[in-house]
Amino acid sequence: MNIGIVCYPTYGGSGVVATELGKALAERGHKVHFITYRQPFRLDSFHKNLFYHEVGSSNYPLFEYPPYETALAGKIVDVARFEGLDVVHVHYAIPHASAAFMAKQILATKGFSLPVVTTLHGTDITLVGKDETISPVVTFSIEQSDAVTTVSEWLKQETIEHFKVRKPISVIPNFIDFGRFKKLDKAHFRKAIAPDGEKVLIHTSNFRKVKRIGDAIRTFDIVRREIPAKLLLVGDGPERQSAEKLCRELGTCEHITFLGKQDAVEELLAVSDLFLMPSESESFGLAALEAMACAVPVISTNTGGLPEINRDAETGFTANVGDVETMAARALDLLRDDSKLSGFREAAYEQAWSFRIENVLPMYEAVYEQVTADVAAA
Ligand code: GMT
Repeated sequence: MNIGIVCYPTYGGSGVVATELGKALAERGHKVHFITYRQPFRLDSFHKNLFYHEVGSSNYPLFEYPPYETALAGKIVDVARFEGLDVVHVHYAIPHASAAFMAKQILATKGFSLPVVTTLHGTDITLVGKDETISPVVTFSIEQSDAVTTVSEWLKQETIEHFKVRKPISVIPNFIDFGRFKKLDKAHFRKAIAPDGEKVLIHTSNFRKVKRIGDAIRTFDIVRREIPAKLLLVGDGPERQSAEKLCRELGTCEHITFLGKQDAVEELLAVSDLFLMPSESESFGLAALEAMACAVPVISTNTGGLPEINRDAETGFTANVGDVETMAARALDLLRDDSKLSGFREAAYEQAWSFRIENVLPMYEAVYEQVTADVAAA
């Protein structure tokens, strides 16, 4: 098939999922056209079936806010017509689903049909999409999509309840490419990070408020007062400054390394003992699943779709949002008992294995086939 993928190209769950999906589809022989404003950061190597179409923006002085949605709709029309797209798959509803709807309408006036598949990822529903001014557009574009998927059962329920969507929604979970995420032997690297055999905790995110980086630091601070430990903070974003300030206030900076944005996150996970995800809200928690694929158990909150990934007392532990004492106590339970930790490592890996890309990709292919058949029959 000839598939258009619209996504955010930046560090962030939905862009990562969209890019990895596109790469895997290309491997299976589909032609995949990424349509976005910058080359997706994980689209880093050549493949004969992968194409990138940049959405330009107009700097006309009248525009305080350059009309990205219009430019995107126009680009989708262009790529659909001249590359012969069979389907366009948009990741993150805002503004991708409404731009795709507009493109579809424009194409229809020219005698072309373009089925639209929308995948909802999280904050497009739980946070940004709930904004009163945006919400009618989100509801409309979900209803108008030819197929809608969510990354967790929880997000599906949230979408139905909040947006009163009547359209059927399929749950297609996020996935892991085990060609990339695997147990790596990085003993020398671990020695550099934890020279005296300290336990290594890790958190990776885009450092937005919803991630509660402060709770990761507070949890770690309780842990390292009990046992020698180090914390790796991977990523960057608006909360970085306040996170650094908190380290100073707690006097724990020498035990924490801010690594900034890193591409080879699997190498950092390979030297880690526990992953911290104290998020306020998380529709899926892809970063936690990536850790589990590297056999790193997860201490997370029990919010949103996280319990669908992180099984309490099995692949890690879950606690209420903000309950850093419980998160630290559970972390210490594991870090003090090597044999327990190794059982949890195994369970985390097994759980991640059930989300391997080979299981999930056919679900998307089935959706593409269904919508193209439906549109052709209409
Ligand atoms: O919050 C982020 O990390 C970014 C956001 C996005 O859409 O770019 O992530 C959401 O989508 C990810 C991929 O499906 C999920 O793993 C994250 O749980 C989800 N984030 C939230 O729900 C806060």
